[in-house]
Amino acid sequence: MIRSRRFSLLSLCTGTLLSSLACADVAADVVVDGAYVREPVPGRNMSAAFMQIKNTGTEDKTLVSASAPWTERIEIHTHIHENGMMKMRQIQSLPVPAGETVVLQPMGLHLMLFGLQQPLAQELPLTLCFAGGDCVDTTAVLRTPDH
Ligand SMILES: [Cu+2]
Repeated sequence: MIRSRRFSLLSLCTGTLLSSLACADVAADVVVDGAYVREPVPGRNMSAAFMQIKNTGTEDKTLVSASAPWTERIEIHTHIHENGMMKMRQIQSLPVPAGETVVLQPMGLHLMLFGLQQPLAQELPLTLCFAGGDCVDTTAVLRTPDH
């Protein structure tokens, strides 16, 4: 329902002389950039996914879940400092405020992947879902760790 409302707003914009900037304000959306999955250590079926999640809309969004056909379970994780050590902790939701970009990167926020299929394809479809039932599809690439 939300999606079709956005489509109509979008076509309203393209059909008028409104500036594209003004249209971007109404056509609220989420853009996922640079998504990748770190290639798991040989023999392991766990890894992590990283990306930038940009909220180009005027309403705050909250990431609540992610799913993909090539992995059994995906959790949202962050890293915290505890007794001088970096530890991963699961979080139930990740706010993506209007107009902001949330970066998921090594040693920070990430999607934790459990029960990976092997071997993994080079291109991995991924669905991110937000509070209210709005979902965004993206494609993550498989990337060998730099270090
Ligand atoms: Cu983790």
